[in-house]
Amino acid sequence: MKKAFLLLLALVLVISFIACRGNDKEKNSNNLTNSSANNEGLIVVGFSQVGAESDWRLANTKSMRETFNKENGYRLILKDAQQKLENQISAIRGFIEQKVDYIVFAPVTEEGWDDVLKEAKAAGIPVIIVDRMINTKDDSLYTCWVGSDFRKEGETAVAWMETTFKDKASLKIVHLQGSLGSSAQIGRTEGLLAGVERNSGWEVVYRASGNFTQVKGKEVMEHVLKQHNRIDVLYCENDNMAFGAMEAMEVAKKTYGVNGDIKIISFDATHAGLDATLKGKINYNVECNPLHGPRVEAIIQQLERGEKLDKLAYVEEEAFDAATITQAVIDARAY
Ligand code: GYE
Repeated sequence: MKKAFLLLLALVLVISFIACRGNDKEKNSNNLTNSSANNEGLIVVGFSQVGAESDWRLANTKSMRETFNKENGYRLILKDAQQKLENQISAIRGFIEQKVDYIVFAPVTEEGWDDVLKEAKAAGIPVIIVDRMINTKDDSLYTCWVGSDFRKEGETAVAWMETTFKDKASLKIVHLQGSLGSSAQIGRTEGLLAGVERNSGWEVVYRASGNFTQVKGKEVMEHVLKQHNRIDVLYCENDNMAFGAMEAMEVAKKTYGVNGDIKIISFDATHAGLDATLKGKINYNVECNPLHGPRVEAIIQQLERGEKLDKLAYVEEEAFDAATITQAVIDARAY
């Protein structure tokens, strides 16, 4: 009797041990398939956006939202970092915790990414950088990048200045910079600095950041106009800051644009920016294309198929002169 009882006990133990292991296995496999199981087979994309500072940014967010939706087979988790590095880092940590399938982010600044990207790499989540770039010695920390050549944008603007002002012995320039430390600011600033270096008559009489916003652009320009009487050129690193600067110039009764004293160079060439160019308020506008949604999607599809892709992909861009732009160009624009 005692023997039979012991045998039964052993049997119960063995059965419950097997049952436990089975459960564990189930748990593990649930973990592995977590994102697709909870997301009806959709590809989960965590996108950390810089903020909503400009028309360019709004067009960029729209492009991402329109691309990464349920109909196209995606679930998008979009986090707005309000132009703060720490917010972006915690958004990316959140994506890692949620085990998203892809991490996409537009880095607010170039510095500061290695630690969090190491965490993403350890979790085995592919990272796609979009728009601006990061500065890292370890390029295994991201899968690939797609965006603009900001230095080239600056050089395009400077080439136009060199032709337009070739007969001017001296040029007094106000330089309104974008968010300091961002690739867009760094590249566009480098372009101008190289131009100033080459042209002995060029002088930057004032340089400050307007953080890519209209409000800050206005504020900085108000300040500049109180200090400087003669300004020949406003080199403004995006359209929204240019709009703000125009408001300040109007209040100060300064003339600008094609028929005015202060010539304006701007970047982005958004719809509103090109409207202002057609009206002769902006003299020259260098395009920066924000429609990255379909580009990032093409990358994800290639990765899904296990294809190899280019580490860096630059977007083709143009520039528009107030003297030659037409309404048809603006009408054909999707942003
Ligand atoms: O020029 C500016 C925006 O990174 C290209 O960021 C982007 C820049 C763009 O806020 O308007």
